[in-house]
Amino acid sequence: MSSTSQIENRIILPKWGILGAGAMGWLWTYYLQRAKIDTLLLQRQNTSYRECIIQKDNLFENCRTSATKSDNPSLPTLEALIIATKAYSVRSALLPLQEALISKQIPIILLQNGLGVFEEVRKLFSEQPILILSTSNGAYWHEYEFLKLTGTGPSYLGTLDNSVPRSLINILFKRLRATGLPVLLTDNILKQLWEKLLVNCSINSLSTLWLCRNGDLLDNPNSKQIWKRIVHEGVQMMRLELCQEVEPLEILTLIDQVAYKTSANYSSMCEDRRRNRPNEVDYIQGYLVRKAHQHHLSVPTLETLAELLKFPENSLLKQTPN
Ligand code: KPL
Repeated sequence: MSSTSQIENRIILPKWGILGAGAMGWLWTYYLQRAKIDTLLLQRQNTSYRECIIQKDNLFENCRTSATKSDNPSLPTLEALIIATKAYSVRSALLPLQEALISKQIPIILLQNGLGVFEEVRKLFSEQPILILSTSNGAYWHEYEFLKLTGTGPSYLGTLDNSVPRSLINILFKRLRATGLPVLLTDNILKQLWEKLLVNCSINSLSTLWLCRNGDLLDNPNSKQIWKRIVHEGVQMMRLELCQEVEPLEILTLIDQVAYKTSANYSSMCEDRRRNRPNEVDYIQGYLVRKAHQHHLSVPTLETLAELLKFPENSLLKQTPN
């Protein structure tokens, strides 16, 4: 039996849920655990725990977390739930959890690339606190064996509406900072999302069509030309959506920097192609085209990319490069 002093001294750890056991889900599981935050992974398998080998620099570590099936509606109380699935799976992954999340008012943190997911989730949860974590931390699976953590760019935490009290934002921010990752709080998350959207549109489109690593795009004069056109078309929309001036050169520099920092990676969209999985075109290139049409802007480059990246079903790759 525990003595009173033991009970008093016991630190009650907050538990965070992570929905989705892909590279991003494991990345945040690993970093939260390092901050002594208990994690529960919600995943497709029906197992009570999961393990993964993480490679960071030249060190390998085993990461173990408690786990449950992602459609298990009886969730324990969680301080927050990070949604780490692909953009196109968010809605279907959240539906079975809708009641539990609403009754416990568990804050939701969205990690997805692209834009449009927030609006979909808001339709499912009219009053839930929903936050966005726009992150440029890289991670990729090395031959399915282990997860290699790569670039650690900043991650921005913010909200797109007034659903989250400042006191709650501060608590969640404190926990995320405890991971040691460069997490920053921002009042203008939309700007970060738009910047990332153009970065993803530029790097992911070409790396997917050419089946190359992000770094290979840096040495290619054609990619620079196409990135200029993407940025030229994207910036017109960004200015209208953000109601502020945006310098194309700043976005082009950012694209270069991200491609450089993630040189060794295949972009997430390229990985989807290599593994014959659906991709996030509707939330990246497709989103940009829909927005442009709303604003009556002409975006021929973005339209062509959106069409090219909607791979027909008979275009499955037989052999994928390593
Ligand atoms: O987010 C990315 C992705 O692969 O989806 C990066 C690494 C930034 C490339 O666009």
